[in-house]
Amino acid sequence: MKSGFITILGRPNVGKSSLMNALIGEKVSIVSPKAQTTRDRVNGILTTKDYQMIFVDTPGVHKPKTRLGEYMDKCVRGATEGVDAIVIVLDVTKRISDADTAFVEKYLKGDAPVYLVLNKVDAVGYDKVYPMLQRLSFLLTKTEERGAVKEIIPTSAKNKRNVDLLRDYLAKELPEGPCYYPVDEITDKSERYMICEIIREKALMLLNDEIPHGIGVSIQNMYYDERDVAHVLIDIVAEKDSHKSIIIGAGGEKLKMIAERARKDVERLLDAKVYMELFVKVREDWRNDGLIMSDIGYDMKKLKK
Ligand SMILES: Nc1nc2c(ncn2[C@@H]2O[C@H](COP(=O)(O)OP(=O)(O)OP(=O)(O)O)[C@@H](O)[C@H]2O)c(=O)[nH]1
Ligand SMILES: [Mg+2]
Repeated sequence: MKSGFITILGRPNVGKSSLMNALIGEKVSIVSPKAQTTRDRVNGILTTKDYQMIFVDTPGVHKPKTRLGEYMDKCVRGATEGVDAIVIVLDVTKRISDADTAFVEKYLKGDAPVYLVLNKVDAVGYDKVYPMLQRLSFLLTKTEERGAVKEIIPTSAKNKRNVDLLRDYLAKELPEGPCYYPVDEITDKSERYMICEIIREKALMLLNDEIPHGIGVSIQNMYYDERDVAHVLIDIVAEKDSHKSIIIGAGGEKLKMIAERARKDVERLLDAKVYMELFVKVREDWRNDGLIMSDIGYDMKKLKK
């Protein structure tokens, strides 16, 4: 048996979580068109008869402006130590900058093999991808200061293009090892964590720009009644009063939509009928308040490490 950890890194919104979900064939990490969707490290586990591959999805790399941002940054920093491979994702719909290549080169100085993925090729023609491949090809050659990227692979997480190919390359990097997780598990996260993330995903989709970034989600209470219906009471934490009314929407419409969309996913996750209630609470500037962040479920010890 082979097994190992593979970290997925890159800027916000390049498709890291989509790629991880495509690699394991399950929806583990939430995905949205807004930057900074992923806030924590999320393991996605793929077990076959030959190997157990554990992908580590990370928040997008950005300059932190809040404590939550610092927390996310910490999640990224700690995620590359001792792993068996690193996948760095770039987005072909964006310009590739010197900062992007410098970011890749930084990881080429470490021990783990680095795979470079150019994602979203379905959204542009190959006439755009080729110049990028050329521009990045210098990374395939080792220098005195750093190693070389093992492969540069154009992918589409959306239509699965080259996802099998990438997975095959990564499987070759796995050392002999045990199953770190039970064979039927697809993530290290709890059901409760997944439920909160599902709510956040729907909120990200249904709310306009600035608001979703200021939202935190936590479970107030969860229990099964005698008919095995799961009752889930959820707090959505907003950072301003004005945000609260937007999240609730006229006549509660917005909140109802979030709840309705989330309920379907939560029912699938729990394999049970679900009764869900959402409450919106305001906690001024919670993204800078360690105590409230800890209440919402962020492991604040990470910031001390
Ligand atoms: N066209 C196209 N869109 C994609 C592809 N992969 C991801 N996307 C879209 O890009 C957006 C961001 O995807 P995510 O997977 O959330 O990106 P991420 O890198 O995890 O983002 P953060 O967690 O915010 O850092 C979503 O709207 C996805 O649907 C792809 O291969 N092609
Ligand atoms: Mg993500």
